[in-house]
Amino acid sequence: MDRNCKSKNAIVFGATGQDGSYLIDLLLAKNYKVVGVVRRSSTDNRQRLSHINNLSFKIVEGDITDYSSIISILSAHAQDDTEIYNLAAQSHVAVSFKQPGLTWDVTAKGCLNLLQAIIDLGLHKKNVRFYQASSSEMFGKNYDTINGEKVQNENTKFMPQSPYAIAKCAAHEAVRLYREAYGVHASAGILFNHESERRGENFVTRKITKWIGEFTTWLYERNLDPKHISNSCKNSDLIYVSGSQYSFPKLRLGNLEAFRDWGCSGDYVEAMWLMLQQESPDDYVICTGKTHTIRQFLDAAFKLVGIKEWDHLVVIDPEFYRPAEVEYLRGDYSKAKEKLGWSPKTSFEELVNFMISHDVKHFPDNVNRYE
Ligand code: NDP
Ligand code: GDR
Repeated sequence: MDRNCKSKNAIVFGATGQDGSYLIDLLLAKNYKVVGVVRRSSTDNRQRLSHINNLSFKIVEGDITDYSSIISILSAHAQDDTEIYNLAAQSHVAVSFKQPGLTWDVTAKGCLNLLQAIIDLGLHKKNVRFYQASSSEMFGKNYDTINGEKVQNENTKFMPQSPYAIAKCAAHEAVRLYREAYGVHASAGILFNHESERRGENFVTRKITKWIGEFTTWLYERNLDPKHISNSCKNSDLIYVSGSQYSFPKLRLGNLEAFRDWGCSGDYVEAMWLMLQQESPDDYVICTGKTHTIRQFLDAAFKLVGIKEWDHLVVIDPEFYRPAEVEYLRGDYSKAKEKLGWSPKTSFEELVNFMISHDVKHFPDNVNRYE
């Protein structure tokens, strides 16, 4: 029977994150009943879910570092054929260098807790399916050269470069082990960077588009033109506009030379869902196959608001350099294309345009964003 018609229940851990919110939108559109697991917080962490007004969606509180909390959630909500998506993580690479223990507990042990709970409750015998959010960060320093091109695919060896990546490797290996040892229908998506207007504001793409949005609003509200930015601000942390007393803090960034394979979150959650519709569990690389530097992202984003030179608007701040960097990521999604029929829909240019269109409220008059 078509699983699509049969199984309509999902539990999403990490529901409040970028991907959690996109995945829940997708599942609800497919008429699933969805339970979103949200950790208790003293401040509002449900903003990315606030647009959802659907009786098929229920929020429950829980934390993946707490095995008993997982047991009670799965006991109450997992039925035959339920799909369990683990998107919960301490997902910021730079933060993982400062909080390695916490990153391990959430990002590695949390996944193990979920897999073990599936076994302890016998859910693997009820055709429950499990998705793990693995990451291109696991490749770290490594790539293969295929037909003269530097890429990473499912056969590329992991060489993690951060506590986050080490934790993701451990979780990834746990998925493989529980699949092989206990027959859990557990799949891992090795996803390359993916972004959207819901991206956390301390990841580099959103940090850039959000800053451009605030800067253009500042110019607009004071009737200032970016062409009049004073050259004298080159060695300052502030931007000055000639003939005005106003100043604005520059955009502070770290390494601009790293390459990332950036795709769109909305496209990638579709791949997660497709993995759990397969008869057999497996691991898949999900990416665009194109790579750009942070500098190229800056070029594309500033161009959309009519700014061609941006060096004098950005400060390179050692604070945002990492103790170890992943210099080059470019994926090869051939397996996902062949087995899942999945391909990315959004190009790099469309992604930048989409994020800038969301974050910029006041485009300078003379800008043609679509030229
Ligand atoms: P986010 O950081 O936006 O979301 C992470 C989610 O995990 C949030 O809902 C967060 O809750 C939740 N969370 C954190 N700690 C716990 C905990 N102890 N118990 C329960 N929930 C917890 O990440 P993304 O949506 O961008 O990514 C989703 C997953 O995919 C993550 O596992 C990430 O590592 C992985 N990934 C992401 C990629 C990307 O480019 N976006 C690429 C490859 C992998 P809260 O809102 O309360 O903080
Ligand atoms: P990444 O994403 O580490 O690839 O992990 P991030 O956007 O944080 O960094 C991308 C690259 O930009 C450089 N960079 C900066 N990064 C941040 N955050 N802030 C800065 O100011 C800055 N300046 C330069 C970084 O050094 C890096 O090279 C993301 C996360 O979503 C992970 O959870 C996921 O697993 C991987 O993508 C795939």
